[in-house]
Amino acid sequence: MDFYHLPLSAPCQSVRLVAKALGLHLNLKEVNLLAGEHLKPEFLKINPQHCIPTLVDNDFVLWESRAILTYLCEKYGKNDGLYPRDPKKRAVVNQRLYFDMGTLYGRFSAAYYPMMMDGKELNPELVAKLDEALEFLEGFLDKTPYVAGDKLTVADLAVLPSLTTIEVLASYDLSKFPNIQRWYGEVKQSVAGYQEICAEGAAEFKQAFMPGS
Ligand SMILES: N[C@@H](CCC(=O)N[C@@H](CS)C(=O)NCC(=O)O)C(=O)O
Repeated sequence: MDFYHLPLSAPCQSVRLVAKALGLHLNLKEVNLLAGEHLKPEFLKINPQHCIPTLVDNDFVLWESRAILTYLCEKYGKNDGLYPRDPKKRAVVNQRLYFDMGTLYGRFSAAYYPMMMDGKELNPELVAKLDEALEFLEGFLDKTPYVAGDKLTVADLAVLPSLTTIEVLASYDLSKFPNIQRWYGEVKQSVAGYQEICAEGAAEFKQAFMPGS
């Protein structure tokens, strides 16, 4: 499978974590967004929406990281461990994936991208919204050991790169969130590829957009 990505991108990292967990090989193809490679005709032919991550599995092309995560589990998972089939368990996993996209990472990018990309001042109201998103995550992890239940699922592997990016880029102090700290400490150790995929990717993101900070 060809996988169009950038190492510093959290949504791209989540797909690589899930592929690793499933024992799948991804043929990594870097798309340099800063050089506009995603807008070149050859990439637009693959993905007219010109975003990464993009997966090409023979004649099947898919983008949107969380859609890719669940596709890989359904198509290639040897069991339903990472993406449970039980409708209620699966619904909670899906809910957390949408939370990750629309609320957690969404609020991080709303608060921090203007500063990182355009040198604007941080808006305290937007930072407070991100704080609220982390409080929601803290609440989920108060009820269950993992993001969407008693076991590790794709929801953990989506939230993990988001949280790493938030912690590293925003120099976020997580000490006021004990449940997040407990979960984060555990998955950083136990998830295969965390260091090379997420930790190094987030460091590269910071180096590219906030050098010297
Ligand atoms: N919701 C999407 C977000 C993807 C996204 O924002 N990709 C960025 C890089 S991290 C991108 O490709 N930007 C270039 C563009 O959209 O033109 C996902 O999770 O896959």
